Amino acid sequence: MDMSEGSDQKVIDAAPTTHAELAAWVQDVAELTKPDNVYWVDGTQEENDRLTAELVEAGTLKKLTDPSFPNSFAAFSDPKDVARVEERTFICSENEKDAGFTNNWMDPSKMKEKLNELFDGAMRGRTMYVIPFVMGPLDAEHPQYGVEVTDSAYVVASMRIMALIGNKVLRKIEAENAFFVPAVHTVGSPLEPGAEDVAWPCNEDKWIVHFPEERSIWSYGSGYGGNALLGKKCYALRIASVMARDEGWLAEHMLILKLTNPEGKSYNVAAAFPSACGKTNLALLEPTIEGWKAETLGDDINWMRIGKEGELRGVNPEYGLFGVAPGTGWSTNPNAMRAIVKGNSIFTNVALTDEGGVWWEGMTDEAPAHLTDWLGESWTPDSGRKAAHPNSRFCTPIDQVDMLAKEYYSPDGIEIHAIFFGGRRKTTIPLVTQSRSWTNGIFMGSTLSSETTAAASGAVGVVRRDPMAMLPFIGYNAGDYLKHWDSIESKASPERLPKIFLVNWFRRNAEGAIAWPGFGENSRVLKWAIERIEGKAEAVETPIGFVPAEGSLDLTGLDVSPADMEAATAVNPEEWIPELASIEQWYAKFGDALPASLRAELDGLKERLDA
Ligand code: GTP
Ligand code: SPV
Ligand code: MN
Repeated sequence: MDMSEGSDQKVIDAAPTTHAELAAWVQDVAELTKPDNVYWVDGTQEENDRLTAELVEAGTLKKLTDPSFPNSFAAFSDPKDVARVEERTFICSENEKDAGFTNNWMDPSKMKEKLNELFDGAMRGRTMYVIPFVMGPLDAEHPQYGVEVTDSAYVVASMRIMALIGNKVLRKIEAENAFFVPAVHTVGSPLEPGAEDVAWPCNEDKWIVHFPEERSIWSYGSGYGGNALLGKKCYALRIASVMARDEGWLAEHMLILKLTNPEGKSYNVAAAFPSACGKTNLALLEPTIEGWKAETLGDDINWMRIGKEGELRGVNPEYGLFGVAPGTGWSTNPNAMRAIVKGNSIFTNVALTDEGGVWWEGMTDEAPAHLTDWLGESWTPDSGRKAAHPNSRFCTPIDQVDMLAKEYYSPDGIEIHAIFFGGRRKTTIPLVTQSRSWTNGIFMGSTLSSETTAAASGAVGVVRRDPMAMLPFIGYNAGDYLKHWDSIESKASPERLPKIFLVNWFRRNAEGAIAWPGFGENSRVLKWAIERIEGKAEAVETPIGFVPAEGSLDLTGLDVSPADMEAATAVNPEEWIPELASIEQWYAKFGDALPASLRAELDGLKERLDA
């Protein structure tokens, strides 16, 4: 390309890498997007200090001055750029059928034409940062590399918390001449010469695009986490789910938690809950039952491979927490709070205190008398509106979690003994149900339903089916995805196959309040599940699966009324009539892509409910 007009000569300077493909790709992207500079991120503390200082200067970040939040910053987004944009997210497989009905699809060559237009000159007036990163351990057998180029320094600073980035990774990519997932991000807001920048540049038009066969990602127009930190949802779920299908493993939207019982025996559980439905909270659980210990491995993503003995082994590919701030507090999630106040965090769309700290709903029982809300307005407890955005987030290094399990650092992960699927349902779904079999567990996962939350743009509180909490993240045909899950049974050792449970922390009582206290008390449910694995806890068979027998759920010292326990745990056939109809409608959407084994599960459930 002719560099003589427009863009700066610097973009064609030799790239500081011996990886020819990487150098060529970066050059191509620079020629298309026409940044003023290309900067290769080294990942050092000095670099981070410099970039965050520049972000403070630009007004994107505010440095927190309250010593309770050392070396931490607050960012405030454009009010229209606060969540993932599912309706603007595309899976551009060669064949439309391979994207399936759960994804938006466009022909890849048409999409590339569109992207070429959008990205042409999109970085004018800005610096293009090149971020080599790895998802998961750098010493894994097959490290999963990526390189994100972005024109957002906020993205660089956030990626530095969420993944291992910089020279350490680049040198390994070079030494192995490794494949990397190319991921291009722009906020889509070129700066004309002399123009004033805004604190949070973005574009009304947003495109979050994946090419699964190429394993590449293009993201345009948003600076928000899940749309812009491309190692996270775009790579570690959408692209990785395709890799996992092809290679016989699973890339899942799950927390990983290690539990040790009073006898000192450990079990590891993974749990898939939709966005803003309790993964981070369960991952940082403080058990309320005597003698049980919980340790964190991951709070959002779990890559599971089959180990040498046929066991399922989970790895958390992330280095940080990108947690929902509201509801994270000293009483509900003290482990998260302790990690947060160690500092080194970036908060987005929370409220600022007059002392230069941050606050959000639920952090403390009582709100401060005065705050600056996430929109920059003066706020008092009787303002009648939320101070923090409901999807405001803390971004904090995971190694600041005191209860981090040592196996977090193990390159081949940890054995998973139980899998939980769970959603946010006011009715119908009881506190805990054990599946009748692996395939029955896949049925539970495939029909998982939840009320929508603020984590994605659009209506909140609408019940939707969210298979394995992966609806917005399955990078291929959802029917094939369910088949893939079902096929794990034959690939793994039958004795080592995790047991599957369905949970619901959010069922309502007659007064409309959440019946189950949740949070640390969820340890009681985990204990029952582990005792089921051990063959100790009693269960009652119901049409939908096995539920705790009277007295088998440890309620020692728990202050919940019998009416609330009944509301939380009941299996009500009358609630299951509309539920079955809704599952029937959901399954109809799969057409002939629905595995026959799951159709048979639905038929079995109907028969048992009829009987
Ligand atoms: P993402 O990061 O979007 O994937 O969300 P997440 O699944 O990690 O959800 P998170 O743990 O951040 O919780 C989301 C919201 O649910 C917060 O407001 C929590 O306070 C609330 N929550 C989490 N666990 C429980 C629980 O056991 N009971 C109740 N009632 N609320 C909970
Ligand atoms: C989610 O929405 O599931 C999140 C936040 O974990 S984001 O990274 O934005 O996807
Ligand atoms: Mn998540």
